Amino acid sequence: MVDQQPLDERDYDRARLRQWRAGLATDARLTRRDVARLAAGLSLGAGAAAFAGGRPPAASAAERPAAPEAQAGPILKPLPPELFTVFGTNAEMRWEAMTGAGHLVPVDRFFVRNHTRTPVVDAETWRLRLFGTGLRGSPTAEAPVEFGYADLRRLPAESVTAFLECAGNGRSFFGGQQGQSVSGTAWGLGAVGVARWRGVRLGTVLRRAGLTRAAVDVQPEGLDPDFVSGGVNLGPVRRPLPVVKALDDVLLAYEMNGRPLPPDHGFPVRLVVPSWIGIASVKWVGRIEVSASPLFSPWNTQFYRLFGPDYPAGGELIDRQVVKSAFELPWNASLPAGRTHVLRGRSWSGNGRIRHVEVSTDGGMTWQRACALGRGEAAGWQRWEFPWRPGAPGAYTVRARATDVTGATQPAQTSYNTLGYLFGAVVAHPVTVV
Ligand SMILES: Nc1nc2c(c(=O)[nH]1)N[C@H]1C(S)=C(S)[C@@H](COP(=O)(O)O)O[C@H]1N2
Ligand SMILES: [Mo]
Repeated sequence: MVDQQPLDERDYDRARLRQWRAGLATDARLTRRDVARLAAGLSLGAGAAAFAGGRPPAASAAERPAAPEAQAGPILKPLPPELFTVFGTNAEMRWEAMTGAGHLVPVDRFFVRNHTRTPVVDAETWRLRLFGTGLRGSPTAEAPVEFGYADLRRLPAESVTAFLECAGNGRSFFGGQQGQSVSGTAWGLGAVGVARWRGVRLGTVLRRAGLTRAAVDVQPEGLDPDFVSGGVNLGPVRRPLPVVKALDDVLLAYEMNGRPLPPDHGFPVRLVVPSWIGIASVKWVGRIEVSASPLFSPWNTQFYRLFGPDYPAGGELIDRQVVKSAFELPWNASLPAGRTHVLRGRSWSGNGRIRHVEVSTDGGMTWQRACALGRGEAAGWQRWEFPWRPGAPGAYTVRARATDVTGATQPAQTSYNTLGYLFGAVVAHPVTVV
């Protein structure tokens, strides 16, 4: 079996960058010109263009679901305006929709992030296909090791309560609070949700498929339509994971909150990669490449890296989420003067449990501890409350600042990065007292 070494994510990325430069990446499909065009389109600069991914042969048309005739939009579930704010193919949860809700986010209000559109996949004919040089006998994409839906459901099942959060959650505050312009979906804080996921460990499936000691990277690939960006077809959504993480706590999930996965959240099977940025949790997974050489895709070379003056040329890979907090309040909530309100919210971190949360109602001058509600879960979130009796009517801002088990806390500012990822700074939430 593969040796379990602790994963140092920085070392991993540095090693991959060296390997890429030394020409060790597999089968680059994008031409240098494509990559340069793409980088120019995203204004990522030369560093990014020098480090971009290739991909294995695309899935055959027969493996990809046909577009349904009368699909209304990119997301299939209803998106009522009291629960969601819609941005093109994506929908963000309104935080006030969580007022008084339990630990889990119900599916009817769970955010959706689609690069293209939700495909309708038939579980009866669906197959998970594994191939690559990291499996015994190096099965090819044309003759892979296969599992059906029923095969996966017969394997030992496990459940985990974990948040799923887009790396760009909070992106609009780069502009709104820091006056910086970044590209990407202008999410508030609602591109996050906690669910109870059930499925089979990815490690179990990899071992059954013949994982060898030589395997280094595992790349799941979605069955949704190819993603086209800047006029370049980047192929199916996919992002490599180091084998060490794949064997640690990753699930091939087929249930969400006790029911089969809904179509928008990856039916029939998706990855759930706890504590990591949402893109790692590939939905509608159809194929998994297991490779003895490093894998690259645009999702770990062009996107989901931090580019900017504070970061190395070529950018810095991101995996783990940062510490964040949100109030279960409408943006610009109205609160009557002269009585006590209980402000409620939630905090979470990719590093583990939340240790404590502080709240400020005076513009960040003074801070007081919020009261924890229940015990937070390491990969989920911590609920909390804070009684507040506002004074005179007028405009206020409320702020929450969490600290996690590692001592990491929310800063006053987040380092600028061109693609607007990992906004972890304290958010000034406007409230009007009437
Ligand atoms: N196949 C596929 N997987 C995907 C995506 C996608 O567009 N296609 N989006 C990713 C991103 S960026 C995020 S944040 C999460 C969102 O998961 P959700 O839509 O279930 O909330 O799915 C990830 N997995
Ligand atoms: Mo995302």
